Amino acid sequence: MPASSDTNFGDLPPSLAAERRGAIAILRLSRPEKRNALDDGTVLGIESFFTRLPEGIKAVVVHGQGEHFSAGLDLSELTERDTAQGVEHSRMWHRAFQQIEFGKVPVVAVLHGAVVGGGLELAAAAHIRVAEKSAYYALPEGSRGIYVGGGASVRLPKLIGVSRMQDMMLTGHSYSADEGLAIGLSHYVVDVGAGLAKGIELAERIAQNAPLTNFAVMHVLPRIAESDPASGYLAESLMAAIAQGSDEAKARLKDFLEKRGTKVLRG
Ligand code: 1HE
Repeated sequence: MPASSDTNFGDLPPSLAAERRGAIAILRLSRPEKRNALDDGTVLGIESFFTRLPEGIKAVVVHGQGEHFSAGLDLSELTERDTAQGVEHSRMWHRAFQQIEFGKVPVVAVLHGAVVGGGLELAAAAHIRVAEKSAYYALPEGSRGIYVGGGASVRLPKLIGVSRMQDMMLTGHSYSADEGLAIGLSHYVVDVGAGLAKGIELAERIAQNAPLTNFAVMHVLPRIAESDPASGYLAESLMAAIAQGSDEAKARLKDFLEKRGTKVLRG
């Protein structure tokens, strides 16, 4: 089998299923009987999946089986941990979700039903979020006597601000799919059942970009956004020069100038 059609995603736990469609990999949370609650095996499986993506995969879509994207942390495992183990557990989630945000390829999350607690943390690590109209977002940690541990304190304020996150955690305020679009939790809202097709369509578009551009958007842009402006402008100039100097950029620019390139379309 040629490397570009490699479908070996390694050993995944039964709570995860993966398939390949050309240059797109689809990862499905597959524990609907527990509302895709994220136990240790699942989180480690997510880390393994994103660390070992087969050759030729250019974008990933993550979605959930059943009525909900994810009910978050598997609460049945929580009672077993002491404080030191709790720190390690949170760090394990950080490692896994780091492989999404700063992994090899852009990730599109398709959301529906409950996107709560650790489920929202997982979604926040993706680069693009598509919400079906049934999606709702909440951080029930406050009511469970715990605190977010999967990176939400870092990622969510960038999307919705510290103040809205405080409200979600202190009062249990949940947001609907439409509200989530308005405040920046998602980029697209689609009808119930239309999320996966939309997610795949977007992933296929992403996969057509030059790999170096996708690398810059994933790894360079967020670092520049957090740096001081002078360093940011410098890093941007360097990245722009590296990208435009590549053979791929030259070929794409030539295509456009010789009327073979795509035009920018409205909408
Ligand atoms: C679970 C979990 C879970 C469901 N851990 N087992 N997350 C939460 O606080 C959300 C808790 N879950 C819920 O509020 C509801 O389950 C849902 C609104 C998501 C879905 O309701 P529903 O009526 O469709 O399902 P259900 O009847 O509540 O649950 C079905 C089964 O899934 C049931 O088990 P069963 O053996 O009795 O059938 C539930 O116990 C089980 N289940 N959610 C374990 N979360 C890194 S730190 C992150 C911190 C957090 O994520 S805190 C937020 C935790």
